[in-house]
Amino acid sequence: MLFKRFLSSVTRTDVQHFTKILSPPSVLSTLQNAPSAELDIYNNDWMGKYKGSSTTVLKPKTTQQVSEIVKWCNERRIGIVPQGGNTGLVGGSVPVNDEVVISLQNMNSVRSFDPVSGILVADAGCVLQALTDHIASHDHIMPLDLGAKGSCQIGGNVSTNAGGLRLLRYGSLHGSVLGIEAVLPDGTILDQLSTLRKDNTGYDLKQLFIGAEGTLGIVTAVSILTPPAPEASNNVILALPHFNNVLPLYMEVKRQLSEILSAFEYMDRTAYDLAVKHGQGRALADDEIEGAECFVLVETSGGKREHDEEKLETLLSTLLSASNPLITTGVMAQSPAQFSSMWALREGITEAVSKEGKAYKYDISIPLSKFKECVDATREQLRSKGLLGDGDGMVKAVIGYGHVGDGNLHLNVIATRYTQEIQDALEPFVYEFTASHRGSISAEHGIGLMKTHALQYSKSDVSITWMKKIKALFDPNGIMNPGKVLE
Ligand code: FAD
Ligand code: 2HG
Ligand code: ZN
Repeated sequence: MLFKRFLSSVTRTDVQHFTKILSPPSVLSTLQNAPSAELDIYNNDWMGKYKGSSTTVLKPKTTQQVSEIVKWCNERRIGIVPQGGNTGLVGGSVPVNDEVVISLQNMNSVRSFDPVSGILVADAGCVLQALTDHIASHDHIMPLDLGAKGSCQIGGNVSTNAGGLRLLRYGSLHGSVLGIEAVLPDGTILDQLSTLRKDNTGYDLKQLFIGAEGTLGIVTAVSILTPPAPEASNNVILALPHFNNVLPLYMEVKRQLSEILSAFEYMDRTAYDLAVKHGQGRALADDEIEGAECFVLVETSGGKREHDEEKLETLLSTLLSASNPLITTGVMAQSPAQFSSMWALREGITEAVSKEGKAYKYDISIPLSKFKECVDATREQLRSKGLLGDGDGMVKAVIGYGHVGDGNLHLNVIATRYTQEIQDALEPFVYEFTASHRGSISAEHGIGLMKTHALQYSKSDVSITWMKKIKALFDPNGIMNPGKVLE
C-alpha cells in the first residue's frame, strides 16, 4: 500500500509509552508478548474478507487518554484505525497494514439522558442495543436500528452514518445527531457535544464526522435525539407475485397507512429462502409463499393500538379483495413474539448470507423501479462469464433486498470463496449500472477500503478534490484510518 511508505510501525518504545497512558490490561501488543491470535478479532473484519496485521490494540477509557495516544501517534507518524464493534461491511474498521487499533470498547458509559427532550449523551463505545435498553425504561427508542445492534457502537454508527431499518420514519443521523466530541488527528479535543435542537452559528463541523469512517478523527461521545417509544407497533409480511407490484404496493401502503407507516422493507424470493434455510425468524407456511416472487415487510408505529390495527387490517383486506391483487398473502403478527420473529427474518439475511458462503456486498441507491433489473443483470453477467453454478470458486446465489422506502438495494453475491475472477466480473459492472441510473455506490455502509477506487462513480472530480483538501486540513500526516474512503 502506498501510504505504508510514510507511516511508521509501532515499536517497543511506543508500547512502553502507551502503557504509561493506559493501564496494562488496556494495551494488547504482540511486542509485549501477547499471542497474535488474541489480536485476530481486531485484525479481521466481520465478513472474513479483509485482514490487517496490527501488532497493537489500545483500549482507552477516557477522552483524555485517546487524546494523548493520538498526539503521540501523530508525532511518531503511526497510522491509527478507530474501531467500534467491527461490524462494518466495507473493510473500514480493520488495519490495511500494521496501524495501531484504537478500540472504543472501554468507553461505554451513558453520560446523560433527558426524558423531557429525549436527548441522550453517550460515550462512543456504547453498544447500540445497550443504549436501546437504557432508554427503554424512559419509554424512548433509538432513532436507528440495525441487525448488528448487539455489537455495533454508537460511535461506529455515527462514523458510518448508518441507515438501518428506521430511517424511513426517523430520518438520517445527519438530522438526529445533535453533537459530537472528537479527538482530532493532532490530539486536540473538539468539544461539539451540544444538546441544542437549534444552533445556527456558522459551519456545522460535527456533520463532517458523520460518515467520515474514522478518517478525520476519533469520535469519543455522541449527543443524539431519541424519539418517544410508539404506544403500538405491528408488522405484516406481504407476499407478492411479481416485483412489478412493489411500487404500486408502496404507493398504496403509504396512502392508507400514512402517519403510522414506519418501515417498508423488501426481500426477493432467494433472499427469503436463504433466511429460512439458515433459521432466521419465522418462515411463512408453504401455501402462504406459493407463487411469491418477493416479499415486503411493513411495520406500523403509532399512538393507539386499536386504531393502528384497524388501519392495517383494512389495508390487508382491500389489498386481498382487489380484482387484480398486488399481493397473494399477508401475514400479520399476532403477538410480540411473532412481531420480533417477522423482523428476524428480514434482519437475519446478512447473517444467513455469511452462513451460506463468502459475500460480495453492494449497497446501492438506485431508482426503486430498477431493483430487480439490477439483480437480474448481475446474475446474467455472472452467467455469461460461466461463474454461476455449483463447484469451488463459483457463485452460489445472487440476492436483492433492502430499504424500499430509502431507495436502497442490498445486492449480495454469494460464492464458495473470494476469487479475482468473480471480483472482475462484478466490478466495474455493478458500479457502471449504478452510475448509469445516477445512483450512489454506497447508500449506507460507506466506502471503507472496499470502494475507494470506485468513488468517482458517485462523486465528481471537484467533490473528490475538496474531500481530499478537507482530509489534508484535518490530518496533514495522513495517520487517521489510512487507505480508507480516499485513495
Ligand atoms: P466499526 O465496524 O468498528 O467501524 C466502522 C467504521 O467506522 C470504520 O471505518 C471505523 O474506523 C469507524 N469508526 C468506528 N468507531 C469510530 C469512532 N468512535 N470514531 C471514529 N471512527 C470510528 N449498516 C447500516 O447502515 N444499516 C444496516 O441496516 C446494517 N445492518 C447490518 C447488519 C449486520 C448483521 C452487520 C454485520 C452489519 C450491518 N451494517 C449495517 C453495517 C454496520 O453494522 C454499520 O456500519 C455500523 O454502523 C458499524 O458500527 P461499528 O461500531 O461496528 O463500527
Ligand atoms: C441490512 O439492511 C444491512 O440488512 C446489511 O444494511 C446489508 O448485509 C448486507 O448487505
Ligand atoms: Zn441496510
